[in-house]
Order: sequence, then C-alpha cells, then structure tokens
Amino acid sequence: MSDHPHRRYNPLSDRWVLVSPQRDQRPWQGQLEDTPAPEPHYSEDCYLCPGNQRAGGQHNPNYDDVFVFDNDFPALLTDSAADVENNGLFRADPVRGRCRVICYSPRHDLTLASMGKAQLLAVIETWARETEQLSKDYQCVQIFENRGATMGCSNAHPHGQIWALDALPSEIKVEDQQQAAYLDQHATPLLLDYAQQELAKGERTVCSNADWLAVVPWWATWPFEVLLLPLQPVANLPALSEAQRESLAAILQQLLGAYDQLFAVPFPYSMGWHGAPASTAATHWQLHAHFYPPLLRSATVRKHMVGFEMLGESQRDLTPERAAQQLREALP
Ligand code: H2U
Ligand code: ZN
Repeated sequence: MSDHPHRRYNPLSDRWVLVSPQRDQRPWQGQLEDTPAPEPHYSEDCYLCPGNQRAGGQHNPNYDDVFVFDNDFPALLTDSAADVENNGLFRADPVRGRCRVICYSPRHDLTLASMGKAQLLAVIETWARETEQLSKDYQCVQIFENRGATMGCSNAHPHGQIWALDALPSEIKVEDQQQAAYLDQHATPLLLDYAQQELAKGERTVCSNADWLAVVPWWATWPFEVLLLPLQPVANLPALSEAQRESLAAILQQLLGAYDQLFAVPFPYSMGWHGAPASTAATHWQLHAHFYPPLLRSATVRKHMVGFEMLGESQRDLTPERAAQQLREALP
C-alpha cells in the first residue's frame, strides 16, 4: 500500500481520497510562494492591534488579553429576513447568524504556538465561552482560523473567527449523520473508536498526551492534515474539563510547533473545531479539530486542489504515514 495507488474511505465525511504514493518523487516546476518577513510587536497599520482604528471605523480598546468583537463585515446578519425563492429546483432558505473576530493576544507578532501556555489557555477558554453563549441563540457555532496569506488571511495579527448560524452547514450535517449512524451500529462514538485504534497503531500519530491525540488521519486529503481528538467522550468545547483544557494547550503547542518547524516557516492553515450542534442529542458527537494546511514540499510549494480533485475526488501522493513521520521528526 505504500507504493501502489489505492482509495481510502473517510467515515466522517463519507468521501473517498485517491492515494498515489508512487508519484511522490515527481519533479516540481510550478509556482513558488514568498516566505513572509518577521512581524513587529505592534503595527500601526494593523486593524486588530490595541488602540487602532478598524476598517469599519471603530477603535479597538487597549486590550491586554483575548479580545472578541462583532465582525465589521459579517457574512451573516442577526435579523436576516431574506425574501427567498423556494420552488422545485430553485430552493433557498433564509439564514440568520452572527460573526465575531477573536484577537488571541495584543501582541501583533505572536502565534498560537509562540504565545505561551497561559495566553493559549485564555484562547481556549474564549472558544468554550463563546460557543456556550452563542449556542443559546444559534444551532451551530463554527470556530475557525485562517492563518497565512496563502489561506486568504488578511492580517498577520493572531486572530480567529466565529460564525454562528441557525442552520447546519453541509460539512457539519454530514458529520452529524455519519456519527449518528456509527453509534447506532457500534454502540460507541465513531471518533472515540477511531482515536483509540489510531493510538494503538501509532503510525499516523503526530503526538499525544493523557487526554488528546493529534493524528494525520487515514483519510487525510491535505498533505499534512491533522485531526485533533480527545481520548475520552467530549461532545463540544464547553464540555471540556479544566484538565482537558490544560492538556489541550500543551498538545497545541506541540502540534503547532511541529508545523512551524517542518518547513522552517510560519505554517499556513485553516483550522477549526467541530462539536455537537446545540440542537442534537450529543451522544454520537465527539469534539475534534481539523487542521488543513496547504503546504506540500517546502515553505514555497503548496498543494492545489484542481483537475481530477475538482471533478473526481481528492488525491494525494505523500502517504498519511509518511506525513505523520515527518511531523513527528519536527516536534519541538
Ligand atoms: P481573516 O481571518 O480571513 O484574516 O479575516 C479577518 C476578519 O476580520 C474578516 O472576516 C474582519 C473581516 O471581515 N474585519 C473586521 O471585522 N474589522 C476590520 O476592521 C477588518 C477585518
Ligand atoms: Zn496587530
């Protein structure tokens, strides 16, 4: 399997990925990306730094911890009363929601990996608190971070986003159905079974501690994709115990440290948390974070999801086992 094309199944998304390990050494003559310059502690041009004016006109307070505000250019509106068409093939639903921005730290130059354990813990507390509060009004609370210019992130200041909405987005809906069906059939949650089996096998493990496992999943589509999972049943972020929050901070430092070390560059990614939506009975849900980094072979060579991947299905050359090994070797 390490040298022959095959397809792997993703039970969480009900999708397949084509793995072509024999192509791993193919020469590359494509686009080279720029390595970013180091950032200052404070940037007067940054709309997220303390005291600065945002693009929407408001001024940030002189915050000295985590700072959360309503997105000045939200994709969702709290009072959306769209006049929608709903007719046969032309179907639409109205949607209501709220978008927020989380500044992880007042320091413009820090990252989740470099900000220190206490500040990282403050970010985790914020993720949990915002999820809890927004879940009172919205069915789904999606926490995510786009990091790096190649992921379309507009600003180097360490920040993430929250989009809360009164609908289940497509990715969550499939995960909800897949996890419910697995629990019906096997009587244990899908991702709890998966975490324990991966931990026992070890070949795709990046790092683990008493409460958490970071693994390049069997079905990874992005070269260095990682799934971060609790080893005990946890439905969503607010349900994390104090000890699990502490150990989450520790494993995040390890994982993100390995990412930044891998190609000696601040590693770009989109990451986000998936947990039980407010509306579901939580037993089939296991909290997890997805990390989707685009880099393939160096700081400057990224993977593009094009061609067969747009028209057929995702494809990878580097096996998840080799990716996990490379990440293990880059651990701090
Ligand atoms: P990125 O995570 O993709 O960089 O997006 C940052 C978000 O911050 C983006 O959704 C918001 C943008 O709308 N933003 C503000 O709310 N106020 C600003 O002054 C600039 C950016
Ligand atoms: Zn800044």
